[in-house]
Amino acid sequence: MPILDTGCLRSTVEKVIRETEVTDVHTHLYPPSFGDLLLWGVDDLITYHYLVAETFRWIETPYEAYWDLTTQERADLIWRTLFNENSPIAESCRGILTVLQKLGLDVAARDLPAYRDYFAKLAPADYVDTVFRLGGVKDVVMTNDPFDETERKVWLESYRPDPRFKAALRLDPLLNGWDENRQQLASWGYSVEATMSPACLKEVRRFLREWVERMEAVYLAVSLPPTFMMPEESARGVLVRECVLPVCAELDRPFAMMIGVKKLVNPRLGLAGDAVGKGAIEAVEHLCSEYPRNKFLVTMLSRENQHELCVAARKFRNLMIFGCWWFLNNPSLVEEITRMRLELLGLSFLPQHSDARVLDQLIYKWEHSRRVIGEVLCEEYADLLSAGWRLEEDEIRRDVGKLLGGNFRDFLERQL
Ligand code: FIX
Ligand code: ZN
Repeated sequence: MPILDTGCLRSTVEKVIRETEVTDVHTHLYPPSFGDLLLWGVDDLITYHYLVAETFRWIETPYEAYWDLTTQERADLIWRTLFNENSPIAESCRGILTVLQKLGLDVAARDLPAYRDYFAKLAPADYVDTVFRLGGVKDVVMTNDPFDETERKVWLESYRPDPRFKAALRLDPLLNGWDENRQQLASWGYSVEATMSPACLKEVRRFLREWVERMEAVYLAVSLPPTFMMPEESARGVLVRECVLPVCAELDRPFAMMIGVKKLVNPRLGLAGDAVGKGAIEAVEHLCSEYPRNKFLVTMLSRENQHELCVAARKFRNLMIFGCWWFLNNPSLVEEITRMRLELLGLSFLPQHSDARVLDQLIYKWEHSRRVIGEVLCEEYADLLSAGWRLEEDEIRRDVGKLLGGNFRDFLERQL
């Protein structure tokens, strides 16, 4: 039955967007078998680093005094500052209200103790099921760092697969901290040394292969500063060229680059201390052009990089751009960027990832993103109807399925 008018179009798009399960291509979540690495519940939601940064804009508490508090004490301070003394307008705050509302709690009561009582009665394994259901999430990709001692221990001693949690091998310590971390590799039995001899680079490739295999990682990933450039004769440039790209090509895994983060511009804020800078699209263009057999997943943190990243995606079919990352994951910017991408790339991109660090965030990050993506899609479809095009519901379902995960799964399988 063709859709002929915008009223029917809107209700159909809203239904399809709501019913289509998401593959979330980048998160910092873990299944319960990873123990305390899985963050969940109202105090972990409130102490999410986005709210920490926003709270410090109001308080005179010394940074050190804050970090000496317990998680609950930190949450009390943030709740008082951002929810009681100010309206929770910011996206990070409004998101928590969305979670509480979707869980059926009395948001208007503003009763943090009551919310804590609710979560205290939950078991993590059951709650994962609830969150995936309420968030409409099929599966997520984790961020897995073998240099993180706590996580490494799980992988080596107690890992139990959960098909909803796919792994991604995260390489920041290796690529951005070679000098500080190569000794760690040596202590694990990889014969590496300061000078990157062919034998050393061969050992780094062995490290990569072994961890991709152990994790069954679906891609290899790294976050990169605005200054990231390729080609470059730095340790990072050599490791990317001689180790990461060959192993990715050999194992048919994408290399995910998250470009534009300035680490710890205010280190006293901890995870909340990172900032943004405009990256060089030339690095992306060089890699996509010089390594046509490699697949690249790329997201850039600066709003100013978004248009040129779209244009780069038009030039290279081995480039899949994804998400409105971090400081871009706000409705106004998700709308702007998604509209630009639809107009320049049609449906051949991944509009969003959640970057969730706290399990419950899947509920609000996808509720908020679905709303904006649905709005923009609706307007684009309405333009098609105005041009006399005929639209069927199953075509909208096909399109939305690609945007919310199908493009990612196809990209993993694509043979270049
Ligand atoms: O590098 C990353 O994966 C970033 O997403 C994180 O470092 C960042 O703290 C974050 O969670 C942003 O949303
Ligand atoms: Zn992240």
